[in-house]
Amino acid sequence: MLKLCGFPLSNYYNKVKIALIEKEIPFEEENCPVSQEPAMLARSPMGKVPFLDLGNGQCLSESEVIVQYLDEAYPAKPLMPKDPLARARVRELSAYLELHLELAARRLYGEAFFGGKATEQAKQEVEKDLAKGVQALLQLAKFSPFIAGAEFTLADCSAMASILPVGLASKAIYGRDVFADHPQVRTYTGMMLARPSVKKVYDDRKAFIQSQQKN
Ligand SMILES: N[C@@H](CCC(=O)N[C@@H](CS)C(=O)NCC(=O)O)C(=O)O
Repeated sequence: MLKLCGFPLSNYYNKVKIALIEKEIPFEEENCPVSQEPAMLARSPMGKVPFLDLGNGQCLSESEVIVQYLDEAYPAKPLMPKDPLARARVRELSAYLELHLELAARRLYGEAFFGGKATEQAKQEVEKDLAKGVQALLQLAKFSPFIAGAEFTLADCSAMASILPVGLASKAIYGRDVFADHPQVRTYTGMMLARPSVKKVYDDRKAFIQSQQKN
């Protein structure tokens, strides 16, 4: 059986988990911390999570690669449109969400979530990058009701991995959620959090945090 490796605090782990649940693909979870140990690097060459253990001695890393593989290898419940341009639009949204929002905001996570300290220069640079990223997202996103249009797609899995942490990190560092002035984003995330797949993933995340606090 497929094994999703990582931990439920990881937004990219949760992205793949939402896709697996939406596609009704049976899978197990392996709690696997990030590490640079040779055994980990043999399974995930950058030592990052998530990765997918295919159960045949092979692993696949990088969340976007994993979800695209799942959609091709398990076509019964597709999460990509058929039309080539519509497919490209889904990938375009995922790229913008991850490169121009999540990756930009990641420089703030140390201070926002883990008691670290970001430099003033980093904060100023990220603020500019996020302003551009938010503008770009709003230009591309449909929110009708899903991010790429009428159907739930892989871009919605990416969106849930990006919008929430970016919003939380910007609120923590700048005192203002970068999506605060855009109620369509809040309506969208509210709808998504009520969706059974997403709710399950966030309930598991909460349970994981509580279990860590007990230890
Ligand atoms: N581009 C990667 C990003 C994965 C990623 O950065 N995962 C974080 C946890 S959320 C991680 O493994 N961090 C440890 C590290 O960067 O060494 C993907 O989409 O899978």
